[in-house]
Order: sequence, then structure tokens, then C-alpha cells
Amino acid sequence: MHIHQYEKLWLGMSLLLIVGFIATITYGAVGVGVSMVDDSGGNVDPNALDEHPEFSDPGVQKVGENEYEVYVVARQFIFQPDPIVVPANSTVTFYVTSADVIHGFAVVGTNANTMVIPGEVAEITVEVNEPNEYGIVCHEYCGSGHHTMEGLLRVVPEGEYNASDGGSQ
Ligand SMILES: [Cu+2]
Repeated sequence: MHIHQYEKLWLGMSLLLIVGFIATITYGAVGVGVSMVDDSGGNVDPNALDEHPEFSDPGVQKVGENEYEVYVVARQFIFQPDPIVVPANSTVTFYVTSADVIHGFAVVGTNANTMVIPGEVAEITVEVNEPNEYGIVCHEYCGSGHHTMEGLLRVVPEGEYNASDGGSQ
């Protein structure tokens, strides 16, 4: 059978493209560690968040020199706490879970962006430097009020941070 030279060329280029796509996916997963949403922060019972040691009273906790943990509950159609207040120049780890349906949690302007699944705790760490305000949005359609579901992350100057602010409602 005679295969035209151009056809061979196109076949070869298609194969190269496929190998290239597989290589980029492999690099993403292994090289730079891009991973799917998972329950890296552990599991919780979404119906018993009131009894959970942290999620029953979600807020900011100081866990080290310039290190903070923030427990966030997403529910139709709010984030708790709101606003979240943390001091500048710190490392902030968010533990986010949902009390009802699937939500999204994105701190606009930072690399914090995750899906929030009932029963699972998503864990994301960001560095905050200058005092600033960041909007938090839900980016998974969660019901009729989805478009109103937003929160605020307020990064205040270190001197102005008051530990009792963090979990204020
Ligand atoms: Cu939503």
C-alpha cells in the first residue's frame, strides 16, 4: 500500500502532539505537583460542624511566629467568619469545609482557590505581605443566592492586629 508522503508527515506530527500532551500532563502532576482537589485537611461530618472543635466557632488562630490558621465554613450563601482578619507579613493556612452543598473558595488576587466539598476539609496556604483587602468569592454554583456569596479577607498592619479580631462575625 502506498501512503502519501504528506500523510506520513501528518501522522508523524499527530503522534508527536499526543506524546507532547502526555508529557505536559505528566510534568504537571510529577514535576510541579499540580493536584486535584482532595481532602488534604481531613474529613469532617458536615451535619455535626457545631460539635467540631474548630468549625463550631470558625475563625483565626495564631499557631506560630507570623503563622496563622483560619477555619472557614461555607454555607448557603455566606462564608464564616466574615471578614477574616489577619496581620500583614504572615503565612496563613485556610481550612475550608462546607455545611451543606458544594461551594467554591477563591481569595481573589492570591493563589488560594479551591472547591469546598461537604465532609472534606480543603487546606491551602498563602503568604500575605502588605496590608490589603481581598474579596472572597464562591465559584461553584450553589443555589439561588450563589451570585451574592462573597466574603472579605482583611490584611491589617501588624501593629493594628488584635487577636480577637480574627474570628469576628
Ligand atoms: Cu456558590
